[in-house]
Amino acid sequence: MEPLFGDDVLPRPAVALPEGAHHVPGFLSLEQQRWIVERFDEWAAGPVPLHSTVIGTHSMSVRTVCLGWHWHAGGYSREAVDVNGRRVLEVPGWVVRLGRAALDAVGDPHAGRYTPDAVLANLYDAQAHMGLHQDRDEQSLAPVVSLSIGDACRFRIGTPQTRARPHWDLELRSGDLFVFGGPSRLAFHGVRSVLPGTAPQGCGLSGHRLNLTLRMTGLSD
Ligand SMILES: O=C(O)CCC(=O)C(=O)O
Repeated sequence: MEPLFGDDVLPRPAVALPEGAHHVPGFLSLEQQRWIVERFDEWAAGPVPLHSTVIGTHSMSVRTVCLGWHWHAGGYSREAVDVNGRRVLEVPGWVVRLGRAALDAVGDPHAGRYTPDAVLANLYDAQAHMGLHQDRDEQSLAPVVSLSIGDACRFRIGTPQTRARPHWDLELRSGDLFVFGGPSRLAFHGVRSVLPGTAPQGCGLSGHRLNLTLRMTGLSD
């Protein structure tokens, strides 16, 4: 008989993070993860398809679809100027509610006013990664909320000043929440590798990792 209390009930060792960065393991239930994966499949069906963003001459290894505002090498626009020129889908109300619940979970006193107007949904295959970078195309310094589903990854966060040390390394697993706020809002961060075969059964995804980042751009039309 499969034990109900397997290794997965053991707490993961907590990594002490820099101020403003928060990791909440298991924030999303498996049912919520599956539901989000279904919504992601709808977003990826268009009007703007899943695509690899090109930065200079480099095509990113993750494939992305955006809501609200389309992110590209030049910043944000309403239309996917580097893909097919179509306007991206609106940010649905449930995403705003989820963003508020996420900030509430980390004790952010402004959670109730958080109104993300952009979502970047990134799909990683086993080889995909994301180099250390800052999320600085937004004019707002409101926190970035990050949700992970599917295969786990080795994630690194540093400081806003430099790509060099200090670094904090942790695993982001299916259902985990990560928040970049306060002094860590502009911290360098990246995904060093995906850990293939680690997606839990029932999360709606296998062989891939999905990450959603919810952002307030501070932009207006
Ligand atoms: O996939 C992740 O966990 C991080 C994604 C990220 O860094 C980004 O979208 O800027």
